[in-house]
Amino acid sequence: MISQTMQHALNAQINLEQYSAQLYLAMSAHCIGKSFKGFGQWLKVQASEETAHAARLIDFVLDRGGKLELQALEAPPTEFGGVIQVFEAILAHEKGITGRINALFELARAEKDYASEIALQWYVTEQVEEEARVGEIVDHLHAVGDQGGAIWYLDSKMGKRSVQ
Ligand code: OFO
Repeated sequence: MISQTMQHALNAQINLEQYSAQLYLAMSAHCIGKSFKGFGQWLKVQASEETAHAARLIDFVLDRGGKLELQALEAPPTEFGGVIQVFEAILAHEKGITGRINALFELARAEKDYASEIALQWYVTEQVEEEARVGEIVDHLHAVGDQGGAIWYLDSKMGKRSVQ
């Protein structure tokens, strides 16, 4: 049985994963609105990954005999600026998520909740990948700038991403 403290903390993370999905959907719509359909597609897939991250934690909480405590989601912004700013904002958001996952991991350790610690390892690894993947896109965007032909090449490359 999961402790109340861990249950609340994991539920807060579930909420945050769902907020991430909302945020990336809003960013996707913003990019598509600027005719960057590839970046929009990439972000749509990213939003579905975030929903899967929430679902994985929900399964874990329920498997441990815990309760799901869903909360109302904050509305994401609707304006994000240029594509470089969008991806810089994603990187900053993911760094914040990494901090939250690390704090959850520390809590699991402090509580000697080994099952939560092991479940959270997946998220620790995932955050390394997410930061690397988004950081690379930010680097590419800085290299090409968000004007000119190269950005359209990047856009078509980003549009190849599909749900795994
Ligand atoms: Fe973007 O990462 Fe979830 O956890």
